[in-house]
This record gives sequence, structure tokens and C-alpha cells, in this order.
Amino acid sequence: PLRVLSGIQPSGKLTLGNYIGAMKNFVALQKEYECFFMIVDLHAITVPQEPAALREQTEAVAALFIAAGIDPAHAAVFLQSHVPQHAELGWIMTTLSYMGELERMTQFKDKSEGKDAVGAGLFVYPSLMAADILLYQANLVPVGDDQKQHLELTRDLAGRFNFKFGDTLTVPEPYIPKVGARIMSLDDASKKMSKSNPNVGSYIALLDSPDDIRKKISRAKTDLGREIVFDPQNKPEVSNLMSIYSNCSGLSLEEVQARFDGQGYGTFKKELAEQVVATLEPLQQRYREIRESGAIHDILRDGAEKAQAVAEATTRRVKEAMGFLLPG
Ligand code: AQP
Repeated sequence: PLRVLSGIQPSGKLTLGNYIGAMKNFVALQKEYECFFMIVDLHAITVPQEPAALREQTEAVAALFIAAGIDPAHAAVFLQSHVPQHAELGWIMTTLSYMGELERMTQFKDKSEGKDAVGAGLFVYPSLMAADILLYQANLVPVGDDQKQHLELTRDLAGRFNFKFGDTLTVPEPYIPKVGARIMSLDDASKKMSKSNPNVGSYIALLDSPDDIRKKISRAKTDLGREIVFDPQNKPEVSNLMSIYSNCSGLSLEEVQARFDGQGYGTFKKELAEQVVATLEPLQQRYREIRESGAIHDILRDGAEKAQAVAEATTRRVKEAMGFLLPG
């Protein structure tokens, strides 16, 4: 069967952007494909993390995966740091990457902008991400729009490896949602919604209380005028809210537009808040049950075991092809 791999960083509280852009598709793909979904803790440390917070956030992301509907019987759910081949192939991919191509990565430019001390890990992050994907010979990678450029690099690195050392690595394809691939910040639709944004009002966390969700949506920025029309160019703020509505309700953008024809922002935002609350409440309920059950540790151990078997086989082939003398 075709393989799917994706990951999410435990670098903060997961947002509605992470859910709509990535996790929803994880759940949709798990029945049809052999899936590997990981919590990429080695990526999270490319920016400073407080140890207690990292530990808590990691467990929270794992529980959210399950709460969102990922079934550990269908998909391997595991931590990147539990499978040491990520770091190993990550190093190999770093040696195949060019400074120039890494310098062109917009996420690196955004995250390093204005900082005097920029960690080298932030710079080589895309090479590690390439290794994450190539280790599993993944065919499809469900991600949001912001990861498109990193995926393009992954494809280049796989091609470069195969050209130099013979056909070894599968060249993966991105799998990006049609609506909601880039959910924007509630306070500024020119920036994507991001869990590491210091302004908590800019994002909806998956574990926000219903009242917080209502408050955040009622304060979300809107555009001039009062019509609810999908027009990202001229009405970016309202268009973003409409994408969220469409995703939570299952209505198409046209249906959302028709539903709010002639109504103002106030009515729309109230209904939007209720759609988001209704989407997240059952997920939050399952999340609490999973955290209380203590089942996460077993799930992660089983997931890592499945992942490790595949990761070891690929690493061995890669090292052999490159001329590493393998242990006898
Ligand atoms: N705003 C978004 N809209 C749609 N998809 C999104 N994703 C992230 N933000 C949005 C998708 O979520 C997955 C996990 O992302 P990540 O944790 O690897 O890191 P990221 O892409 O850098 O996401 P964040 O939330 O902005 O994290 P921080 O703030 O730590 O950098 C990816 O598939 C991503 O596309």
C-alpha cells in the first residue's frame, strides 16, 4: 500500500490551523494508506523550549492526534526522538543540501528575521524534515500550504540522492487541502495562524474553552464594508473566517456566502463561533478521557516500534549505497 507520513511540532498549543491544514487530512487518509504520524520534537528544539513545557506539549499533541480521530490500530503514532534514525538520516541529508537552497526557505527567513542569535538548527531544519519523510519512503505528505517549499526541497534531495547513489528513495508528493490550506491569524490575515504567536488572541487553540473561542472570534479583525463575500484579495479577514466556517460546517464557500447574504459581520461571527465550538467540543472531551486513561505511553511505544522497523531498513540501504562500511 502507498505510504503517508506527516508530523506536527510540539512547540506550543495546537491551533485550528494545524487541525484544518493537517490533522483533518491525517484522519481522512488513515484507512486507505499505511500511515505514520509523528510528533516532531527534534524540530521543536530549533527554537528554545522550556523542558517541562516541551514534555507537557509533546504528550498533549499525542493525545490530540488520538482525540482528533487518528486510530493507532491503523496508523503509527510516535515521537521523532524515539526513532534515532531521524537524526542519522537528517545529518546525511544536511550534507547533501546546499547553503543557497536553505537560505531561500521563507520559513527560515521569517523565523530568523530581526534576531541577533539564530540557531543553526533552524537553518538545517528542512534537511531534517526531508529525512523524516524519506526514511519511510512516503508517497504522500499531508501538510498545510506553508510546508510546500520544504516538501519541494525534500523532492529535490531525494532526486539528488537517487541520481548520485542509485535509486533508493521514494520521491514524495504533497497532499494539501483545497480550502483551509492556510488559515490566517485572527488579528492579521497577512500572517498565518501560528501556535508560536505570542498574541494568544491571534489563534484558536484546539483546547480553548468555548467562552475563549467566542471571545476570540468576536474580537477577530474584519474588513471595511459589511458584506460576507469570499474575496481574499480585497476582504482577506472575512475570507479567512469564511474558510474556517466552511471547514467546521462542511458547507462550501459558495454555500457559506449564500447563507449570510445580506447579513452583517455580527451575525456571521456569532454563528461561526458556534460552529467552531461544536467542532472542538467532542475533540476536547475525548482529549480529557485519553489524558486521564494514561494510554498515550503505550500508543507511542507501539508506534515507535512500527516506525523503527521501516526507518532502520531505509537507513541501511542509504548507508550501503553511499559507501559506508556496514557492521558485519
Ligand atoms: N495556519 C495554518 N493553516 C493551515 N495549516 C497550517 N499548519 C500550520 N499552520 C497552519 C500545518 O500544520 C502542520 C504542523 O505544523 P508544524 O507544527 O510542523 O509547524 P508550522 O508549520 O511552523 O506550524 P505553526 O503552528 O506555525 O508552528 P510554529 O509556530 O511552531 O512554527 C503542518 O502541516 C503545517 O503546514
